[in-house]
Amino acid sequence: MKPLTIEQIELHLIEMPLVHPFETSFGRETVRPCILVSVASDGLIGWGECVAGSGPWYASETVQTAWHVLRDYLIGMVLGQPISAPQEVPELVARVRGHAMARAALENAIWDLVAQAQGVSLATLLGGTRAAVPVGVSVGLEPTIAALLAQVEGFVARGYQRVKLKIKPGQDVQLVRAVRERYPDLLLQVDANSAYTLADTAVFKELDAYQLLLIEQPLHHDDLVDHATLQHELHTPICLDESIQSPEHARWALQLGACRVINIKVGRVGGFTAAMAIHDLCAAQGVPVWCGGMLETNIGRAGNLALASTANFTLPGDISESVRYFAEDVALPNLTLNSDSTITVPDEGGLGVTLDAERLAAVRQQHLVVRASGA
Ligand code: OSB
Ligand code: MG
Repeated sequence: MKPLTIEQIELHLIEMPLVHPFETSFGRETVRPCILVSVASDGLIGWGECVAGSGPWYASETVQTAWHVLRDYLIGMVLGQPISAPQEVPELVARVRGHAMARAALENAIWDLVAQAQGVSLATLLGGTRAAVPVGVSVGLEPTIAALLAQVEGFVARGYQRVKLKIKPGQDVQLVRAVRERYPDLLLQVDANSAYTLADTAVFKELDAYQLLLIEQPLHHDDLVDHATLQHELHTPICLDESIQSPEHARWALQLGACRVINIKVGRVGGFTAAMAIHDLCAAQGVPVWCGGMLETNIGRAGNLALASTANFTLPGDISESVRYFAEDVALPNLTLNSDSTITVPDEGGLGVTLDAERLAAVRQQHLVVRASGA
């Protein structure tokens, strides 16, 4: 491919109200702020979504740290540089330690741009093999079990065949028991977002009786060793989310036996290049992966579908319909659930979704435009 030169980069900080509050062991959210990154070259515009949240709860990054690192460091490392393949972007920004979500947003916008320039879908550029991706829904903590069952009922009626329940100490086994009694055959899994320690091993041994697909990130967000200890005590596979921050973490986790499944979030690991490296490592070792979610707009969702179309994403992803979170998305078309609990992977050039200028203007809080010198 003839190299592209990035002529202009824009940051758009938007705030999207949630249709229903989303509560996890680390907090309750009613609004989703996020940064969209756009990169322009030769008349094309690529888009990436930064999944950092309002506060440093799930991860240490926030929308404001990501804005700072993008504006003051990352943009300058990429602007005006000739780029022949999106896999070159990690090398261009290699001086930046951490800040994976900021790095991912910029790299992923360039993946979209390169796919458009080549006239292929992002799924094709990533090596996707599936036209539609099995998906599930992540259900937050609710004030009562009745309210939780009502949420699950709505999603099952909508057609989701896999449900993930958020758990925390005091709201765990009884939630799983209630949902399992009502839905004996539902594909069910739980996510603790690091709320437990090895002292809670008995809780996980109890959960072993409920045919869960997996138990996601039960222990400390930065731990591999205690997870290995816990995994040896359980029949249910442990799936790591927060603990896997790079392909190296994935290799260490598998070597230690800290998990039997990995949740890949493109923002958490720093972009599609790292996400595919983890995919390939897991595929070589026979370890299934699935695509996590971060309450994305359709920009992030389209990217997640493209990623999850690759071969080793064999478990349903947290890639629900955008309407599960937002009344109106900033990018269209809305990606909708098929009757078999899959979502069709866009097959047009790049991401296959486009920004709605009016909606973007309506939800945008901050905007930055940076042009390459001489462009
Ligand atoms: O741990 O997977 C998680 C949302 C925000 C932060 C962390 C997580 C989540 C979810 C929601 O579970 C997944 C989604 O539907 O986007
Ligand atoms: Mg998780």
